[in-house]
Amino acid sequence: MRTSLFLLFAASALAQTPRPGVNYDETKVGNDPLPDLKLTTAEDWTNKRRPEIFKLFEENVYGRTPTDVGAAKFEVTATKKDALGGLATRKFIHISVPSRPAWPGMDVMLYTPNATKNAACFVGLSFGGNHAVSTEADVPLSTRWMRESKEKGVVDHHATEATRGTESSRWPLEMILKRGFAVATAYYGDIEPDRADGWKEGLRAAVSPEGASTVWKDGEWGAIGAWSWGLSRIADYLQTDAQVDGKHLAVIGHSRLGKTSLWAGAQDARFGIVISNDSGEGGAALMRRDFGETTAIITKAFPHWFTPKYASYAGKAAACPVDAHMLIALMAPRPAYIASAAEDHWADQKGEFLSGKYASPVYALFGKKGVGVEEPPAIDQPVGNFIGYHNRTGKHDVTDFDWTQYLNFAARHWAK
Ligand code: GTR
Repeated sequence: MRTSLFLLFAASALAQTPRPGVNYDETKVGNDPLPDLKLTTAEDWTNKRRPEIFKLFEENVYGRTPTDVGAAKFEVTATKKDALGGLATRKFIHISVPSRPAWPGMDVMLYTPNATKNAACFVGLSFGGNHAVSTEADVPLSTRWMRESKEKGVVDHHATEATRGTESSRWPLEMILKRGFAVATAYYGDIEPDRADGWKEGLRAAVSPEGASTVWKDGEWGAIGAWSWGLSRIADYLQTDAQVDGKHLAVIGHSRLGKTSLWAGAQDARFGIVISNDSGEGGAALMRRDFGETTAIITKAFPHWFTPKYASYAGKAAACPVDAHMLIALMAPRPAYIASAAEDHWADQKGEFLSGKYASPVYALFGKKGVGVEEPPAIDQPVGNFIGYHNRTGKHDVTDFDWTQYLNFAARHWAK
């Protein structure tokens, strides 16, 4: 009993508190220089340097997204005009790829504000499915594989009624809709279940000529690549929906899905704003800083997220030709927002700030200001112009404070 209580405590504490062998000492983060952005002019950046860096991210970090996945098909399966007490219209859209029948497809939930025509839209994947994002009792329960969670009511790897609304604090739908924005979301596990062999049931096996016996090679895509592909298909659908302004899409994601929103934003310029919430290692945090999670830790725990080559930088991040400031720079000159949480040392808040700071010179090429400050700001003090940044009080999570900044940021950049 004592042992299991201790283990339970240890397991939950591990999420945020120092782990043995993990560095949390700022004096020991190392001082490997960052790869040079080699900046000349905006034109040279757009035509030459950006494509080079993009390719380096494909080869070394996330892998290439196949260009022959096939045309997606969109079916609106349900529409409710008085959702959320009349505040919004809610639609479900099933996205499939008819030429890849082995992939079961994805179910998008779209809320558009009834008071705003042609609304700008936040697009993001969820950890728990549409029924966990929404508090509305008539949202269909996801039937897909999920990570077991007593706390969230996931039993035998499937959602139960108890899972309804369990992610709603991370998706303050009413607050977003009242500000005149739409929200489009889907369960990330629809695209690929998030476990080492999840790809066998997801899009990647359906697309690969070797199917479930594929041996992934350097440069080929991982789960983050597949999830990002899903975000772009949601963007495709949104171009066809008259209630959404398809020219104003903001991609957002938390944690591993923040890594995903960054890679989606790098690949798809239709995401006019790119938001990383606590994305950490393999996302906005500089990999050359040995603080919190490292390349060695993440590639051991989650090899399936990345292209195999990324694991070769375990313990030698400095050998990788890219770092996170270059990932943020791939968004330029589009506005990007990086958020940290003050207790989320695992994600290396300073490393997340610095990627924004060191990406800022690329924005300057376009005559735009990036984060605009040299040092990380005080807790709960948002900064930045074309690169927003804050470090919010609290834990690894998405809160109303985070959303308030994203809504302000989008409203500021997209004022009509
Ligand atoms: C952690 C992982 C982080 C982050 C997080 C999450 O276990 O080490 O990189 O992605 O999961 O997605 O919640």
